[in-house]
Amino acid sequence: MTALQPRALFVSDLHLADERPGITGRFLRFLREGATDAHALYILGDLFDFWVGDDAADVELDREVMAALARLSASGTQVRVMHGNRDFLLAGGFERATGSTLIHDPTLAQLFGVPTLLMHGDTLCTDDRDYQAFRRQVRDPATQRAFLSLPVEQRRTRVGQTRAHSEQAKRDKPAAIMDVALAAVESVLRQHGHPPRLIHGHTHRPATHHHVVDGNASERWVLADWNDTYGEYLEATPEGLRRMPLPP
Ligand code: LP5
Ligand code: MN
Repeated sequence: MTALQPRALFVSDLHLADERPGITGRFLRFLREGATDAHALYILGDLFDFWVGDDAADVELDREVMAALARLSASGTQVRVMHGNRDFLLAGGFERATGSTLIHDPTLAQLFGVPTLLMHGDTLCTDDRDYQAFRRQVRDPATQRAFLSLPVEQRRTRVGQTRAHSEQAKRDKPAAIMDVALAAVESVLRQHGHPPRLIHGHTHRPATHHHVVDGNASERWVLADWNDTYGEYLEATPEGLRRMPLPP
């Protein structure tokens, strides 16, 4: 067993899907090689391109990824998973199969003594009012129960239709409203006592931003999404944060 180091790793927005096997391959290699000595791995949403229920996780991709996460957690790395806007139906079956723990969005973590706020990022996009209305609807427990009671094939069809609507809606939206709203960032930092760091994904606009709210400085690290040519993780050690690119 590899000796664990004081390293917490963060990824988000891998959007694992059968159509993009290269990304899955890179992630499996990362779990096997890059992450084994980390004390914690945080997946901050949209690990999967979509998730229609734990009971539907019988396809090869899901099984392979779950088995790799299970191996990593069995070797001592704490695996923490946050819902994204694509995979918010990950639930107890996924936790049990992977040895992971689902964490709330937002979560205030202590990383080597530094309060660090973790989010997926979609709740910060408050100017995208159509999306926020859609989100309220699909995060409603009764709506989710009704969806999960449908046969798996019908669920996949519904998701396909919703994706098509969403892609059309995104084409019609100004790019600016699909980024975080500054007021939402400031408000969440204020609510959590001005943590010096906020880490999130979702917007697919990797960058490190500096905010000063009520005289308190916070860094906001936006994680990159993974594509066929690029993937990255963020590494936190007692020395600080570093963005680590992964080869294709
Ligand atoms: O995901 P991304 O980055 O492409 O776009 C998001 C927002 N879109 C979404 C929708 C998801 O992609 C759809 C897939 C969800 C899978 C969930 C599975 C389980 C469903 C369970 C139901 C209980 O999140 C997009 C944002 C963008 O991020 C940037 O932040 O703009 O928001 C939208 O596009 C939403 C639209 O504005 C409004 C909603 C259109 C959908 C209408 C539904 C029609 C359904 C027809 C089915 C019969
Ligand atoms: Mn997302």
